[in-house]
Amino acid sequence: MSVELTPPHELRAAFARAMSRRYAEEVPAYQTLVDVCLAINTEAVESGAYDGSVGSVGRITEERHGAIRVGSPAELHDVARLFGVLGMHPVGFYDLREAAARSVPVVSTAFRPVDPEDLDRNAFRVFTSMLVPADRRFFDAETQREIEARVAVRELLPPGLREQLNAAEQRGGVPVDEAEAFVALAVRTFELDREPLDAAFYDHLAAISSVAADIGAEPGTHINHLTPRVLDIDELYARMQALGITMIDRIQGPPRWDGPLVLLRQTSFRALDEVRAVRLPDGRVEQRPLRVRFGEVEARGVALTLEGRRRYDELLAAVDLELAETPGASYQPLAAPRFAAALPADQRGLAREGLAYHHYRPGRPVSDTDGSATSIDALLAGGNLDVQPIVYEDFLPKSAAGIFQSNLTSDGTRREADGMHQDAGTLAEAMQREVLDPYALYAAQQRASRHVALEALGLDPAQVAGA
Ligand code: OOG
Ligand code: NI
Repeated sequence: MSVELTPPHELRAAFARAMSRRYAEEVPAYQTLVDVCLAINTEAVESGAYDGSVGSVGRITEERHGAIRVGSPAELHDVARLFGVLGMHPVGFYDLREAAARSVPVVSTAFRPVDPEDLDRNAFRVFTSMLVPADRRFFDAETQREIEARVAVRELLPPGLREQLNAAEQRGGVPVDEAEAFVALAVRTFELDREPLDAAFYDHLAAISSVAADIGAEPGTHINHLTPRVLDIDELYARMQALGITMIDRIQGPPRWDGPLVLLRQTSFRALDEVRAVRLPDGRVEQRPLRVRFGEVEARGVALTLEGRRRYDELLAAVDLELAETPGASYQPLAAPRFAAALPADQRGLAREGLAYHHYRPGRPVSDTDGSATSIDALLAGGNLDVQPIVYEDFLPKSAAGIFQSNLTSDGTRREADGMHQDAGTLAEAMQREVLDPYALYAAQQRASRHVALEALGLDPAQVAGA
């Protein structure tokens, strides 16, 4: 007898929708954000301002990323198993301990679908950070021990979910008639716990880093934010402010400029006070406003190659330096002309310089007299190949650091000491699964589309330079 299994993308879509409903109940301004995004996206499509190049409207409107934080390798393993059943795989390694100016003692990866068709069905992703209590720049030995002891005895998964994960891994999926119950348990995993927090330990960790307190002094994990995707983030920023919602001082990532949107632009509004119960050292329970969560929104553009990324990072560093040296200067007007000077003004230009990843399509047929069929660059120049951007599906450490920091109530503390070395391998070992390289994923997708396009033009990919 065989049971019918739910396709992972359906589970993922159901999970993303249920999370979105739950988060709207917990953080009401989030619903305002989603409504404004939907209005802007609908207008962009109806007016023809959006050409469809960075994803279908259905995908963009449903798209969200979440952020969660866990306390140990074992907890990372648990969430990796849960996301695995939803068709989400760990991609990329981010060391926020290095990227952030303030105290952010975590390393991260992002769980997401990796196949292009799967991404288009539902692109839900979760930026997942793990606390590093062994890092002496932040934690002394006693604090490390205390965090590890508390994290070791807590259980992130609600009762029943571990058994469901075991069964799903064994059967290769979740039976259709169990999908709803599975999704409900998955959502519960990321709800805010209501048990009183230990005030003394919370304050001890908060003095080191609010992020550490949010992880190590909580009884479980919770979604920190849920981020919709918008087609015009400048318009979104203006409309949210007009609605009286105070946004952080700017949009992070590349500026708005005349050329194509590269990578990712993000902005957010400040964490809202949420009343939480805390237990004082004398045993009394008191209500306290805590600021840990907030609203974020993003616009996604074309994925950059390593070379493109190097150029982008250099540009950003130069702009930052100039900003620091120029009193009264602001990011957008300063950065926009620098980007225009340093990057090609259209997708074809980005493709020809090898700066971004594209989906290739056959263009004008190749004629015998063309003489252009020898390289990808010549075929692009001759209009024999057309390109569509491959959407950037990942995150930016600098923006992520900015998002973490906009969320902190103080600088926290960091000493000079040896940091605990962490890399993609450390996370892979904890999760018992490979951390995928985002560049390799984009490159494989580009290569496959080039081969199909070349064959459609009657060319042998093996004979075309750069294919
Ligand atoms: C995650 C911050 C990173 C982003 O969009 O870059 C992030 C967090 O605050 O836990 O979500
Ligand atoms: Ni985020």
